[in-house]
Amino acid sequence: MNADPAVNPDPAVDSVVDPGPGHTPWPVADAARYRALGHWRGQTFGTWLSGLAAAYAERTAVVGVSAATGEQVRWNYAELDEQAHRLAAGFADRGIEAGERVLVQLPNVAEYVPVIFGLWRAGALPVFALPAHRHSELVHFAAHSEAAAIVTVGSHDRHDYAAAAHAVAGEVPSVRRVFVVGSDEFAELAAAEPRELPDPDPEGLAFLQLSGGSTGMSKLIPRTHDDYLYSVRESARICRLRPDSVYLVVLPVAHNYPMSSPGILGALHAGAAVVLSPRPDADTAFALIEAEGVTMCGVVPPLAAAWVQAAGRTRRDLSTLEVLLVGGAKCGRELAERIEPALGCRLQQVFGMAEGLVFYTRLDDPDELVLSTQGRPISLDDEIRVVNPDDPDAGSGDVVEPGQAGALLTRGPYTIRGYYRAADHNATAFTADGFYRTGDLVRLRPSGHVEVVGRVKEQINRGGEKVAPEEVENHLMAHPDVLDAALVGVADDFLGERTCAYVVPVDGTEPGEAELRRFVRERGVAAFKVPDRVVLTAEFPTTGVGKTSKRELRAVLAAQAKNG
Ligand code: OOB
Repeated sequence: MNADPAVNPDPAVDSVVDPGPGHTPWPVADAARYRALGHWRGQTFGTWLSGLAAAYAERTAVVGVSAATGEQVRWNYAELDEQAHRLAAGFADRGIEAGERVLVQLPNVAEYVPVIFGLWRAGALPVFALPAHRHSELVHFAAHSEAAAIVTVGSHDRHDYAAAAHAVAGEVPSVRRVFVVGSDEFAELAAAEPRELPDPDPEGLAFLQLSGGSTGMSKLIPRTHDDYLYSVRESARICRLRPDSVYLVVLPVAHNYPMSSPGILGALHAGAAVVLSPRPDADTAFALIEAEGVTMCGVVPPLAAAWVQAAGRTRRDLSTLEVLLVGGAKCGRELAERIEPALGCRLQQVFGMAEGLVFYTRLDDPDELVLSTQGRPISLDDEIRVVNPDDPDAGSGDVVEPGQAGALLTRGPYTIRGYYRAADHNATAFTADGFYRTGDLVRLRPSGHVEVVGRVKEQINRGGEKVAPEEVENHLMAHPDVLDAALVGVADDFLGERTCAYVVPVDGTEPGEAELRRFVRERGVAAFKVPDRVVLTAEFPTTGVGKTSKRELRAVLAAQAKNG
């Protein structure tokens, strides 16, 4: 079992042995250039919010359901700013120190926005978990970041988040506190007397995002105030947000896409209103679009398809909607063509990654480019290389002929130079000259627009939710009846891809599909990682010469699945 050296049964262990630095700074010359160009402005999220509060005090900033009352609340910029000041003082009073990491697992509740600004003002680094994450993932994030605290809610959508956080705290020694938004104790924290706290270093780390993961568990992505705010300002400009725009969040708030593409922060940058939808379904979202006069929203392709269908039979007035962003996974041409007629708004494709780089189609791009490409980069200083896809070590010089498909590499003012405490992984995830290997297979048009045509990385994109095969295989192989397992993506009309686990059972056993899916779920993983299908097979195919690597095996099985 597990003879493949590429498969580490406990990926978290790597990072304990040689964690590497938390932050891989940009080389001095690049940093100086980004400052000189005005991309990095020496501003933190805290001072940025103060500026917004001064400019837009009475305008609506956040509309959403409160975790405390279950009622809808509406806060203007001055109120948001004051809450963030109080929360910062409250966190500091409870021992959260500048530079400490705080795991945040919040659903789409109004308090999310003041809480993250409160943490930022206290100098703490939020680590952004998704509501779908479960015990094994939360333990990994908390342990790897040595989180000092967890911020979460009580029971929500039939899941006890507070109990889950306490279970993590019981296992990860660094976690000293669990803060439950909506509890009386939290209300006290949030009522602290505001005071000025030292402003953190704008070029220092602001927070840790999660990578989709390809080899084992998700890596943590360290972002700085300066680099992220640059991408936020440019996203707001490119998406033409105005003070009277209303941006609807339907995806999980903490994901990089609804956070900053242009997302919550892009909307706030423009003095616009952010409306948080508790759920992404068309009934809920359309009601909010009508009630709040929503002008812009960002969705993943399966959701766009569901909304297109629902639009045909809704009685809701969607006429305020100007732009629907679609990204996170490839938006096929057919779907792209149906969006504008069905929803009466402009389609804007977005191709981004939590590591940094974001592409948008521009609102005045010709229709053909909007329908058939995933846009062009935010910045002229985003360096883009399309390199030989057959060589995993291809460097930034190994570029393919113009118009040929290749692996996308990038370097720039808001793309990280290294994952958090992941020295080993960084050695292969980045080129020697600092380009990030996105793992995406793209074709570049002369206009600079990019078409995503596939991927070279070991990752399954399940309708925008990313699954690392190795992580799921490791869970499967922990089952006593499983000798070996390989997870592959199979084409799916709705999600783009679904997961299928091929499992070789231990001789004489026959674990059932339901049993194996339950087993994986009970190991404490997000529901989207539980294999959609499990297929038992007596043995795995070999390529003739010796043992097949997991990578080759997945490719063979994926091809088999495709051919029926
Ligand atoms: C977004 O971020 P992540 O970090 O969850 O995933 C990044 C990966 C990309 O490397 C690519 O493989 C895939 O998701 N992806 C797309 C895509 N947008 C993302 N693949 C094809 N077409 C697209 N339009 O998913 C994300 C972050 C910011 C904005 C938007 C999406």
